[in-house]
Amino acid sequence: MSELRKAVKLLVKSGIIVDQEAFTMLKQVQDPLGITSSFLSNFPNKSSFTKNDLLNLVKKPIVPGIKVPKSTESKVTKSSSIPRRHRTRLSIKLDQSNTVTNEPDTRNVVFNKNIFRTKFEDLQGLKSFETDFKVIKDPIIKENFKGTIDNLIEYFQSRFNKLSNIFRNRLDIPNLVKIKDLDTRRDEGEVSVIGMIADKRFNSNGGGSLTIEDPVSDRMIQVILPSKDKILVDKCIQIMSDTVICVIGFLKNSNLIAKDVLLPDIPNMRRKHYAEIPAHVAFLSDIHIGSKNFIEKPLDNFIEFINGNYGNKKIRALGEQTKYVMFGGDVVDGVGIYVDHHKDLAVDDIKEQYSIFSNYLERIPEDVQIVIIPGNHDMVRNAEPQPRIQDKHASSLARMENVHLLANPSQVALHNVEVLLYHCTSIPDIMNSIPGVPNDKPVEIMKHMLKARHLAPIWGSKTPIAAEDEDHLVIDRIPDIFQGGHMHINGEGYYKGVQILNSGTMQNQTAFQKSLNIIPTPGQVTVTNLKTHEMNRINFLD
Ligand code: D5M
Ligand code: FE
Ligand code: ZN
Repeated sequence: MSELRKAVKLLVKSGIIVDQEAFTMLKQVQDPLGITSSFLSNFPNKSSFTKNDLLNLVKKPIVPGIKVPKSTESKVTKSSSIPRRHRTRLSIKLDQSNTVTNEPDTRNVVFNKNIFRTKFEDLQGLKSFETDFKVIKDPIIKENFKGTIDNLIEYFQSRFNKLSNIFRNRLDIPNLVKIKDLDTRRDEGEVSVIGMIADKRFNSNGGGSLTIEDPVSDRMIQVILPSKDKILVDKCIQIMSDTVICVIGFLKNSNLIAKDVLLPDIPNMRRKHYAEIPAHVAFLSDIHIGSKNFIEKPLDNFIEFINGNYGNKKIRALGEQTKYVMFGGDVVDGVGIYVDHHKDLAVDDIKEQYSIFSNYLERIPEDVQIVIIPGNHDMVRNAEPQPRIQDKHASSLARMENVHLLANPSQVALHNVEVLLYHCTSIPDIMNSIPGVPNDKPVEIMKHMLKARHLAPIWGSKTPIAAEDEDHLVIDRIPDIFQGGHMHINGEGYYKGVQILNSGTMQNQTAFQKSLNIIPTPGQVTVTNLKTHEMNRINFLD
């Protein structure tokens, strides 16, 4: 096993998220294993390994000739007054037979067969119909926000207020009391208290404690999780830091002894939206135009499909009825996203990448409505929510009338069926904070987002969050369909009636993914029937 492989393995086994830039630079240092070992011993509480960590550890940097980019100033200020978060680490299993090369690992790729669920009667001659497309949420992103401590406090207050409202509207919560009013309620028996998890600890005797805070009145309380209540302790181990929860319990010596802990969650009963006609929507993500690993054939096949020219009779009919296409971010590979990125690029000009992408979209019939949100490779700021891709970088896309460039995240309605689009950059952070979640099941992680009613609950890890005065990452409006991307692994599922899908990719495995044993599933596209919510999956690789 190479030194580099050992170094990455060491980090990943310790539950550390390895940043792509840091990975690229690690390839070029003389002693990668020494650097990662000293990182682990010097920073036992860190959950990610970044370019800056590496630069701080390399005394005489790097192999001669490598350019170290100037560090860009972070727009997000982290408050030192916020307590250090306890994080539970997950080890990701690495396949020892892999070595770090550019050869893609395509073990999964060929086995994915088509799954066809739309019924025969729904594919009878609905070739043209009026599309019904509305934008429900497309957060206006403030330019030039400063990211001061005050902003951060307002941001958390907004998160707390929005999620508290969800609890307040529930009927199953007894005797709701604010943390600041607990002092006066000493003998009142059972109380329910809403708070944001500032700290969690679990001890060797099986018990634990949470510190929850109310950022509006700036008060905290300690919640005791009794060791005899294994079910409750296990439930709390699964809850992410900075999630807003409701604790039901009773006061004892200024602590709250928990009987139950509730997440905002999705209600069991709710009205879902269905289209009146069997219009279909296709979900794609992570096209990565411009990357050497971008694979043209499945995207080309998809374009033929939507023109009714691909596959057997049934698939052709499905293509003709697919009038909406959602792109969940990373449509291009971008430029300068990580160190030495240009070495992985076939096209190193961002405008040209968007222009190539728009050439594909030009071949889609004009009545098909296309939504594009950005991801971490697109030419917008990294901090979430990410603003829509700007005309100046992608004029060719902006001029197309059927293309809707929206923010990440956004919510749209297709014949009243609501779709939440989010790139899911937060998935690796969540994966690393919840024990036992596998790294190839993005849908399982998206379920945790729905339970927490937040797209990126964990503050201060790898996912950059813009601490604006409103938290746009709260899932305040429950979607019918929740689309994500980023992991390059197609997945489908449901949580309490919400259809969840992760859209995979059109890019072969990269060296970075190979080092993490992430096996992508390129070329798979989910196509949902808006009348029935049935999901079809077509493999466009052939
Ligand atoms: O992300 C591409 C792939 O890399 C995808 O499979 C997720 C994985 N990835 C990205 N960042 C991380 C971190 N920080 N830890 C673990 N896995 C990660 P892309 O956005 O296309 O570069
Ligand atoms: Fe991607
Ligand atoms: Zn991504």
